[in-house]
Amino acid sequence: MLPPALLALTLALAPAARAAVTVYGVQGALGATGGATPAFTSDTAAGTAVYDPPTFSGPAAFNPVILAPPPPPDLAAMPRDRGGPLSMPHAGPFLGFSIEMSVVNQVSETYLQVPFLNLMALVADRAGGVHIRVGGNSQENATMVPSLPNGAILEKTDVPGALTGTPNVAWSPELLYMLNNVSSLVGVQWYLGIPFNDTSHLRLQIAELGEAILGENVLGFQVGNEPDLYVQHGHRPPGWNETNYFHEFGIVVNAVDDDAHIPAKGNLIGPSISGPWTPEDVWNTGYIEAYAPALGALAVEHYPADNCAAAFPDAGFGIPTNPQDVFADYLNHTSAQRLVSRYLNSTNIAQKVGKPFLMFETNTASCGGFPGVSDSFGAALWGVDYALQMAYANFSGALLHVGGQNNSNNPFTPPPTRLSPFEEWTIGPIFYSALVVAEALGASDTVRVADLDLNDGNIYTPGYGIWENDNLARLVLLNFVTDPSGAHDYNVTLTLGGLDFGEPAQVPANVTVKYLTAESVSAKENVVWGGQTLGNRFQGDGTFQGDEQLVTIPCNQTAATCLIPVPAPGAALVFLSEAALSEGTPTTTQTFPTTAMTKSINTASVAASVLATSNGNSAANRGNLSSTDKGGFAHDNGANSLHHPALAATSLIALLGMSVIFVA
Ligand SMILES: *[C@@H]1O[C@H](CO)[C@@H](O)[C@H](O)[C@H]1NC(C)=O
Ligand SMILES: *[C@@H]1O[C@H](CO)[C@@H](O)[C@H](O)[C@H]1NC(C)=O
Ligand SMILES: *[C@@H]1O[C@H](CO)[C@@H](O)[C@H](O)[C@H]1NC(C)=O
Ligand SMILES: *[C@@H]1O[C@H](CO)[C@@H](O)[C@H](O)[C@H]1NC(C)=O
Ligand SMILES: *[C@@H]1O[C@H](CO)[C@@H](O)[C@H](O)[C@H]1NC(C)=O
Ligand SMILES: *[C@@H]1O[C@H](CO)[C@@H](O)[C@H](O)[C@H]1NC(C)=O
Ligand SMILES: *[C@@H]1O[C@H](CO)[C@@H](O)[C@H](O)[C@H]1NC(C)=O
Ligand SMILES: *[C@@H]1O[C@H](CO)[C@@H](O)[C@H](O)[C@H]1NC(C)=O
Ligand SMILES: *[C@@H]1O[C@H](CO)[C@@H](O)[C@H](O)[C@H]1NC(C)=O
Ligand SMILES: *[C@@H]1O[C@H](CO)[C@@H](O)[C@H](O)[C@H]1NC(C)=O
Ligand SMILES: *[C@@H]1O[C@H](CO)[C@@H](O)[C@H](O)[C@H]1NC(C)=O
Ligand SMILES: CC(=O)N[C@H]1CO[C@H](CO)[C@@H](O)[C@@H]1O
Repeated sequence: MLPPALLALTLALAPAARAAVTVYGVQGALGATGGATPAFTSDTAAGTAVYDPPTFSGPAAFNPVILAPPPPPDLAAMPRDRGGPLSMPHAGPFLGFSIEMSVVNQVSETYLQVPFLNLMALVADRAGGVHIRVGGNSQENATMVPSLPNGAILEKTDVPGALTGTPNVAWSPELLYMLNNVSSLVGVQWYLGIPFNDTSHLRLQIAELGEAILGENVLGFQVGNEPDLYVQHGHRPPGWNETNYFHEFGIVVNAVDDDAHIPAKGNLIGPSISGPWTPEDVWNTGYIEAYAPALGALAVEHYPADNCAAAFPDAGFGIPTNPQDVFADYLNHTSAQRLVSRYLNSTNIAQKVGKPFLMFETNTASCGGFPGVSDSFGAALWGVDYALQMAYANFSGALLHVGGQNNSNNPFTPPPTRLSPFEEWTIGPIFYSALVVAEALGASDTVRVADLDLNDGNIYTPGYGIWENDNLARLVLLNFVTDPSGAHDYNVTLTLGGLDFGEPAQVPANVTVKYLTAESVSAKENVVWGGQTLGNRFQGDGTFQGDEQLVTIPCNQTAATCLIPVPAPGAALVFLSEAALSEGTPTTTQTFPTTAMTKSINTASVAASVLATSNGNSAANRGNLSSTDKGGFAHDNGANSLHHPALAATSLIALLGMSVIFVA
């Protein structure tokens, strides 16, 4: 049974956002080979005062604009309701990442990026793994070549006039070895995409080599990225429709079936539509029934809005949206509810046919996001609400898109050019969403989620319960309001007996709370999770700074209540037992070596010798990096200067897009 608010919303479909597009071609400093610090990096992004940089000319990922938080609303504190139905059970790696194929490598140099590995280890230690998709528009024309000059993994050719500016990509098998190297170090598994630009001349090498090289580290292959936009983007003739997609998908299914080099047959993913077609338009072609044996998962892609007019000023998208005007749209529960409402019928259908239903690509806005919104603390709260709402609505997973430096949405962005040796990444507030969700869902793979309809459905204070093995284990309580006076903090009175399912027989003596906080929803810096931060702009190395702070709140066992304060703004993750706390909260996290850097080497990297031999649990000096083991904290002091063996010395793998790290 749906809560009434949700029911009503299923009828009100969110307006279809435009294409999910990585922005290319906006002026940016990446790729600069000089050593000078770009002037824009000293521009402030701190504090909460509204700041509109008049002259900012750097890449969007480093735009220091600070918006005004929406004024505080009236918050009538209400006792919590029973909430909606429990979701189906979920696995730990629910909220992962989607990385545009063409930005996996941005410069032709070859290192695994230590901050990236550290960040993925943070998520994997909490969730038991991380799911990452490498793909997007650029997968469609991608072509395998046996090798590239200087051992590069990827070569991009700009395509003049392409609407989304998507470059053509040639990739070498080294790309897949690189991904497998990452998997051997951190518990990452990958989604890849089979090119779909031309189904009369299929190129299945990514599946053939993907299976051979990545083995069980490949989760599945997307077939067609946003096919409902092909006609609009000029990739199919006018009139090409759902029926055509159905037939072309079948061509790939048959080709994969017939290909002896693709041993796994049941892991294709579709239809990955993003808006113009509804999922029902595709289901009504008989898609699920026809291809059930070939389908590993059903998927969609969707963004609540787009910033295409600003990203492509000459493409006829109209007047650019003023980010300040849409900020409030992200700062209430209606946003998450609307985003999932259009898929409730489909998640239901997917469950009935036993297929996972994935949000394959999403974030605050397509075409690069909105500066000041997408990279604000408000986006972190929004990301938690949206992900948990998807879990509640029986999605099986969701991937936050990483578009590169010309993009405001990024959960993490390498430095714009060579600044300092390391500690120089920018960790977007929305990365913290992935951490909170990972800790909230834990690694038991048994969790079920309910929207608690908290405060009688107050849109500024949503809350979720998380049941583990049918027992209420954790709560996530959000407060979207900014009010430094404290007048909009709220208390949740946790009483027992109000929920129908799996509450503890007795109120615990105390509960433990971890807070996600920042000064304001507008803030970009000083985001703190449980007392720790990943650093401000240009300051992150992917490890936490500061000591973890857990708040113990005593409960009144006579009255059977616990009073849990939730700051404005902020999120509280409440652990109802020691077991619920320890499972998702690693006491130590593996880190990759950045301690032994010297100016002469001037980089942070992982030893090639380790990469070449690691199979995931044999690298004793780093603990069990690909497992969910919480134990192996170690620094590696020796190995930081070697190249990935099969790659040329001039190359550096700018993993996931983006970085420039230099070897002197
Ligand atoms: C960002 O824009 C610049 C300038 O057009 C371009 O050189 C660079 O490749 C772009 N970055 C990405 C990630 O597309
Ligand atoms: C599909 O992409 C490949 C590789 O870029 C290209 O050679 C081919 O012409 C494209 N097919 C069509 C129909 O555009
Ligand atoms: C990529 O494929 C599309 C068809 O999906 C085609 O329109 C486009 O021209 C191709 N681009 C290149 C450079 O081959
Ligand atoms: C797609 O177009 C074909 C040819 O016009 C038509 O027969 C078919 O019914 C259309 N399919 C849908 C789902 O509209
Ligand atoms: C759900 O989708 C199926 C398949 O497209 C359709 O037949 C049915 O009418 C839909 N139900 C609702 C409530 O939208
Ligand atoms: C809440 O969010 C929805 C959806 O994003 C938006 O339409 C609405 O205006 C927001 N409400 C307020 C009061 O800001
Ligand atoms: C999610 O799935 C569960 C189990 O099948 C079901 O009881 C519940 O109603 C579903 N929730 C939603 C929001 O559809
Ligand atoms: C929350 O409860 C604490 C402890 O009883 C109290 O001091 C505080 O004023 C309450 N805050 C609100 C907003 O009700
Ligand atoms: C919390 O309660 C447990 C008993 O359930 C007790 O062992 C523990 O010491 C308490 N912790 C604090 C900080 O009060
Ligand atoms: C606990 O609740 C009981 C019953 O409501 C009340 O009498 C008592 O004062 C409360 N204890 C504390 C420490 O607040
Ligand atoms: C790695 O995991 C294996 C098997 O679980 C265990 O025996 C070993 O001690 C672990 N190693 C480290 C360094 O944690
Ligand atoms: C574990 C693993 O996949 N290692 C690979 C790392 O990359 C090198 C170079 O491409 C490969 O030779 C290894 O097999």
